[in-house]
Amino acid sequence: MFHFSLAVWLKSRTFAHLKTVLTKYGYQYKNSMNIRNIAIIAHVDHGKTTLVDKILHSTKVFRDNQETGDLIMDSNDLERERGITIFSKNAAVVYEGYKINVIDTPGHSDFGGEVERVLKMADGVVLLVDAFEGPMPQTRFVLQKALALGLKPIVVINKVDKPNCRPDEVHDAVFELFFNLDATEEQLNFPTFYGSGKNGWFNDTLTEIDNIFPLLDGVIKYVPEPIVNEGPLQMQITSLDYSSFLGRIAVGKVARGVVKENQQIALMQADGSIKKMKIKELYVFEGMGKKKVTEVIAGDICAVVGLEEFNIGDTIADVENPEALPVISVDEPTMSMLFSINNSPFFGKEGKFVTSRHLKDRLMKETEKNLALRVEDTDGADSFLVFGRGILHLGILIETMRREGFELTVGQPQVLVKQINGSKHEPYENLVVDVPAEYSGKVIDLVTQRKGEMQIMETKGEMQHLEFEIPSRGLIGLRSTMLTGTAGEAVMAHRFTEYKPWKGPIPGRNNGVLLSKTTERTTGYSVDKLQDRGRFFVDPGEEVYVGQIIAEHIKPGDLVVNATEPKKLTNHRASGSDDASKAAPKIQMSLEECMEYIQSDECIEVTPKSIRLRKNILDEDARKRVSKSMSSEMA
Ligand SMILES: Nc1nc2c(ncn2[C@@H]2O[C@H](COP(=O)(O)OP(=O)(O)OP(=O)(O)O)[C@@H](O)[C@H]2O)c(=O)[nH]1
Ligand SMILES: [Mg+2]
Repeated sequence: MFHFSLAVWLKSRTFAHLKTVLTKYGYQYKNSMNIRNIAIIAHVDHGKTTLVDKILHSTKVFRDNQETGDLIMDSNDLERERGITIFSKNAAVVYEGYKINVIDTPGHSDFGGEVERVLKMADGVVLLVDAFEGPMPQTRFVLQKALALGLKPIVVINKVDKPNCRPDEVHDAVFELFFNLDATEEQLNFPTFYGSGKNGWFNDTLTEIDNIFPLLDGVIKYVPEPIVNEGPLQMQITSLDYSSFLGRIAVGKVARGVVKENQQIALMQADGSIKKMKIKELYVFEGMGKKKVTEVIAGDICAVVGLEEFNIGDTIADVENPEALPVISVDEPTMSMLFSINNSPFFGKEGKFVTSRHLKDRLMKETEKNLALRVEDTDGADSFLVFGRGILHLGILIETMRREGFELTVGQPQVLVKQINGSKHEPYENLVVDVPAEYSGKVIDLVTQRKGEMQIMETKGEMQHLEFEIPSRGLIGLRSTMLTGTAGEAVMAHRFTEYKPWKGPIPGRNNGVLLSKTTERTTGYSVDKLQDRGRFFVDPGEEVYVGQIIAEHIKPGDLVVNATEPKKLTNHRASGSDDASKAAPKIQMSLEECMEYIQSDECIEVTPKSIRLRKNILDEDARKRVSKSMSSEMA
């Protein structure tokens, strides 16, 4: 009897001891050995999402009947419509016994802060570079962040199927970029793959093959397994997911310890507060979806359900020994816009949510997940100042709200000015323009007018490559003039660099606008008659109101016109359906184009059905009085 219990006791001791020793010397380490965490990073459009889709395909995540023409990872409606990634997304595949967590990131510079955050989940990055365009402003930004975090880079020269591509030159340019970013010796020794995501191949030479396996082998070989520290649980929430069933979901990498279903944890927030709560459910990524699990060990990326009131950047920590991970810094906003309720004569006709209460609640809700967004009250109860990272960042928010049924008015985007050492400073950006040589003079002209200064000019294939430093203010509205000035040939990209001294006045829009004198339906008759005065934004038969901008004047200066006159009829015809108009088709501007188009005395009326441009003050006399008093103030 005695012998028996001693044996059991000894055995259990030994086992417990063994477990402690194992844990201490790499038990968890062994478990996570088969994981690779990579983020796909690049300049906008260089092919990240296409690559992630190919990875999913190659590892047989899809059933045959799930093949669609669209990029499966750009799953949000707006993303599909625009062909861009707005939110970063997690996926996971199994290849050769390894689990590879893949994070697709957005390439547009307005979402750079998001990329920076999700890089915290990765141990390596796949840096895609277009074999024709070479490194662009956002390539530099994302690479810089990845190198600073010490992530292992793998370079992929993509789109080598493009005619005129220059993979070798681009490889040299990438090396130079690494060098300029002070990469370490080891980072400079990056492996390179070549290929075409679109055509489904990547190889470590330029030889075309029929699969992407060399790249996946490269990921396993070059990206280190996750570093797993020993100690109690730590997991930083680096992104957010939503589910209509489960609510808000926290996503991040478990940095230390183990996280379990139903576990009590301490949520540690940026303001220093610690809240105790319970994890309800736990998921890991599998294919494009998630799989429910009971525990996740350090090194893997997971999704946590059941936390209340958490923010991105919070640490999920052990309840007994809570230790926070360093707070995530978020990019400061660089632009602001005034959001107000719709106060046009068409108020409430097309939207569901129209009051200032609706507007305020919606904006506040957005700040919970949209980290780079800030909302401030103004003197008026019906207006809020919304701060963001750029035209696209704010434009996506407005577009999302309009699809949800909101009506609102937004003013001209303003860059954020700062006082630094007592003097006025404004944001500057690096602007890159690639254009056929014959148009380079025109481009330089346009940018110089807007206070840009040329820094680099070089030949790239048949194109001229131009780089400028320009105040962000000068960029607003530049894209459309640039496209018109270069017959649509210019490819431009820009990225915030730093705050520098105010550069003085920058000319606004050249042309004036035509304003409606009446609140009525426009007629084909009037619109036809006004064709030589301006290019119309509205169709014949569309309802307009006093002070609405209905056309761009062909000259500077605004003009109030009557576009609603019926044809002097001798026989009976209903108005609005008078002779089929000979008018040119209306100019249809996207929301972001409208945002770049309007001047400071103008605004945009946004409803689920319409986007209308208008003057802030609709009444002509009132407008004149205000502009008079403004000019006397300036004098
Ligand atoms: N010729 C060519 N086109 C490609 C290749 N890979 C992607 N594209 C095209 O490039 C465009 C952009 O591809 P995406 O995969 O959406 O690019 P992205 O980097 O995810 O773009 P963002 O998420 O908006 O930054 C699409 O029209 C693709 O079809 C390629 O290897 N060759
Ligand atoms: Mg994408």
